[in-house]
Amino acid sequence: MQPEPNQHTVEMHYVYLSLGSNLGDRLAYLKAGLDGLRTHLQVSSVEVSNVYETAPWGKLDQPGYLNCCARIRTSLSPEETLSLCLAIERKNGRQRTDNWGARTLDLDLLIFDDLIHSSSDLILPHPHLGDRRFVLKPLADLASELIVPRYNQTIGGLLESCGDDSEVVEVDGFKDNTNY
Ligand code: PH2
Ligand code: MG
Ligand code: MG
Repeated sequence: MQPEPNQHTVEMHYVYLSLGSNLGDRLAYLKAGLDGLRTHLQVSSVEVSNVYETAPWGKLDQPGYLNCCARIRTSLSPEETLSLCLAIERKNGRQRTDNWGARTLDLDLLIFDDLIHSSSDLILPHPHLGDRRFVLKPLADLASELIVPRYNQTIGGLLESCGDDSEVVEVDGFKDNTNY
């Protein structure tokens, strides 16, 4: 007998994340972050932007960052995805000190499908997404035509009108490279 169609269909979500590191072996931390996503049983694909060398944003007296973005396909809920990010950060030696201070690994949820959501520990889309070139530039590698909920603009459009002119420089050797 054929199973009923859709009987066991799991709802899958597309989620955009920002990864950043400015302590220790920064590239190794980004890779560890991506591996943490890839190896989760409820994450079925991970696509990655180029990697960028970026000047610190917000709190200037800290080392420069490496940043990239990822698009994952997952059956996790927003809260579960947030928990996964925090667990991956903890596993990679993240110490929570001040808000915008130096860190081995930071994983932030940027966009979760077309969801607009606000709770005490999670705001979607990310409230600072439009202010930060270090987020928009790698995000545009993945989806420059995507219309961002609440902003009602494409990522490419947000990048063009972004007032942040801090330095964001592509690191060579990562284009189309799935091995990191
Ligand atoms: N993260 C911050 C604060 N400032 N600056 C850059 N360039 N990259 C970051 O990832 C970053 C930052 C808070 O999460
Ligand atoms: Mg952050
Ligand atoms: Mg964070």
